[in-house]
Amino acid sequence: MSWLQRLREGLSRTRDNLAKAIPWGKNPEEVLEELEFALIAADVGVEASREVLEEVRRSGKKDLREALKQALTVQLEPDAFRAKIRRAGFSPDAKKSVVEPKGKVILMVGVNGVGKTTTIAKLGQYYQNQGKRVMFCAGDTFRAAGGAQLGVWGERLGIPVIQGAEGTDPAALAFDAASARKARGFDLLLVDTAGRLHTKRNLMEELAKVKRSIGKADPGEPGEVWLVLDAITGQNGLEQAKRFHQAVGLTGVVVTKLDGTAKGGVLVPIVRTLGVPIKFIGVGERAEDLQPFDAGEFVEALLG
Ligand SMILES: Nc1nc2c(ncn2[C@@H]2O[C@H](COP(=O)(O)OP(=O)(O)O)[C@@H](O)[C@H]2O)c(=O)[nH]1
Ligand SMILES: [Mg+2]
Repeated sequence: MSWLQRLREGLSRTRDNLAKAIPWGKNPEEVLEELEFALIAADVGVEASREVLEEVRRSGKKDLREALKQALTVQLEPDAFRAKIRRAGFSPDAKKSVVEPKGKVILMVGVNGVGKTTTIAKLGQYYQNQGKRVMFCAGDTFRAAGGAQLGVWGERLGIPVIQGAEGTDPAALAFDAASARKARGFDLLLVDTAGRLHTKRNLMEELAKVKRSIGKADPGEPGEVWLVLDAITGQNGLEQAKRFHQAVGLTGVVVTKLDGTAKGGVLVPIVRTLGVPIKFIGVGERAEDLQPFDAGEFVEALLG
């Protein structure tokens, strides 16, 4: 199955709901009347839904579906101008662009259960396929199973994993991992983190400390800090996302579990709230189900 087929399949719940809610065959006024509600139901958000509707009206396009695709694509790209150009030239067969990380270390953050550890494994495989030499740091030392889980992935993929005993200070472990990456000349280090701590300790402070200690071992790193969000949590995860952003300065977002929700429109408020780009999206549990995010392609799979 190609990625586009996977994407379509993964987004089928959201797409089916939108298709049911928007009376495409009716006259334009009726379509426009239902459009805003359909978007809100898909978690696009009240404000963005209104903007999209205005944009569709303003465009004066006869083909409302095309106008909607364009307006949604612009909402999904913080760089709206680039999105417009990309959208204009969209071709379903176009080769996907590679997400090239800044720097050599990606720090991955997010609450428990969103898919951080499996996403790190999938990203490891993705970058390995790009010819990079990858290392993992099993920085979720709060959960005994956290380190073991990444250890299994590392073994399967032939990726070295820097691991500590349960309860190891994650900042110290991250320091060791960043030093090891540098010393061994690997191209990329992916650092896993805990999504929850003992109640006495503050997760955000801890993550900020992990980030600083990576910078001490390797100045300028981490070049990237990516938040993993679970699409099923939808807009409820946004307040938390803001707190992560304040604590560690996000440079990107990975949205997982789009296959498990009819609210795939939540990508729009994520981009609006955080103002950082979505780097990858996940539509299933297999490694091939995580792919670089492309706004035009996403909208095409939703409405095409
Ligand atoms: N359906 C689906 N499941 C996913 C996706 N990404 C991750 N998962 C599953 O989510 C569960 C929790 O993942 P895990 O990586 O342990 O989460 P963590 O606590 O954030 O590290 C696992 O069963 C994963 O297989 C996705 O895109 N779709
Ligand atoms: Mg984990």
